[in-house]
Amino acid sequence: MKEYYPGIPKVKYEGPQSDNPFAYKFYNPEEIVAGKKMKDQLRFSAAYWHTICAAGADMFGVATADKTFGKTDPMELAEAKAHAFFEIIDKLGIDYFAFHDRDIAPEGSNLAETNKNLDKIVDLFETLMKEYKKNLLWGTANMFNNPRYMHGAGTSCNPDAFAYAAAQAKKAIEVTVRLNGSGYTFWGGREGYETLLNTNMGLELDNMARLLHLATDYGRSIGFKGAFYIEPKPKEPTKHQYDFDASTVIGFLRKYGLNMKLNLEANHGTLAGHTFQHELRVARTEGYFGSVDANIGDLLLGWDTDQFPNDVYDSTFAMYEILKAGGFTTGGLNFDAKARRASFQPDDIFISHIMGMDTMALGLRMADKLIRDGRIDQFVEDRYAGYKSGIGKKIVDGTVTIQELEKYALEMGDVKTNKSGRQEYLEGVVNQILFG
Ligand code: XUL
Ligand code: CO
Repeated sequence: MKEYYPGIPKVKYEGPQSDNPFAYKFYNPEEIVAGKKMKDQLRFSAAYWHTICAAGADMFGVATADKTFGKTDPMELAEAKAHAFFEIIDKLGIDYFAFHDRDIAPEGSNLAETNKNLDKIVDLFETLMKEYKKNLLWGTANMFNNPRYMHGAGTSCNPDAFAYAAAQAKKAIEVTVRLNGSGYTFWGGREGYETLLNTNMGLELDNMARLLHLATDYGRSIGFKGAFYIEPKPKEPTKHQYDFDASTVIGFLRKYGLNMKLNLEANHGTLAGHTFQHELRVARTEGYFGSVDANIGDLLLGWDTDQFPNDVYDSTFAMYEILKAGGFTTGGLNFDAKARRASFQPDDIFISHIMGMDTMALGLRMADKLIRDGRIDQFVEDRYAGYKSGIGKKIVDGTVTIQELEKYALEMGDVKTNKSGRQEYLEGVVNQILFG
């Protein structure tokens, strides 16, 4: 079999003292952390679109990396990419992957031809997945790249675009079922608006829900047992995306009675003005935690830079929320991340994943330590202890009237029982856990 990345070994755990760039320093797949093997806690996934498609092109310049493998025919190129991709994830010891329909196979001259191209590559995926023992974390449909979606897909003003999107989602769900995906994601790339001057927001939102109902009902009818996810993002490419953030999406799902979970991406959270931990906390508090697109954004740039996660504070708080949510079931940590444009060498694909995986592994180790240490959780517990007895318990139980509360306040005269929030003490505890 042709080797696409000769000279790159199978990446193994060598520990924090290793200076081998092709070894894990903190990710030890078989080691038990927080009651499970690290590989089962972290459920790493590689994103097909970045790992084997993105070649460094940006708004200001062309590709810097060569991911063509000497192929010019689109179907031959698609096949070469599939082989190369599975070699990459095998060498990295990544068990899962995610893809858009259009990442893996080129469009034909009409939808029927496009579907045929897709089926052909999916056949190859089936073989490669068996051969390499890899699993599909989630599939999705790219309903934002082609000009037909210039006004949106489910939210387009044009019902022809809505119909095309429905057909595309139907096919992508079928393919996901065929590849035994544990999830299917909707990211509304152009489900938003550029100006309210030309937008019927009410109809667009209703239609988006209609598309999601049609697609998810269809998925269940053909036996899809996995999770349907929505991936929030506040802007980019559109000025305003309807799937703004976790809270907005949860409100939308509840309004329209949609049974879906969230796929939360760190960089999308910060674009919305939140920490990633905030987004995860909202999802877990509301019972919508599903999966994660692991990356990080550059806060000074303010756009979706999709960098590999490198910040251990950030990964610690993310893994803390994930452990508190009970860990992953259908979901995982999908690296929706790409090496920087100047990191263009083929081995950078490996080095960037290794760094990102070690960052998330460190986060898991630190989050587990934080939970076992117990001081943070205990502090929060104590801070709200007033609601366990007396007037506090009556408030929580809903057994108090507003008149009773008034009487209580009048007798009290003023609030004299406040205690310090101790933010700096808690921040010190985190530092001690991380570096002590
Ligand atoms: C775009 C993004 C997408 C989704 C899948 O910002 O995150 O790649 O993850 O469509
Ligand atoms: Co994403």
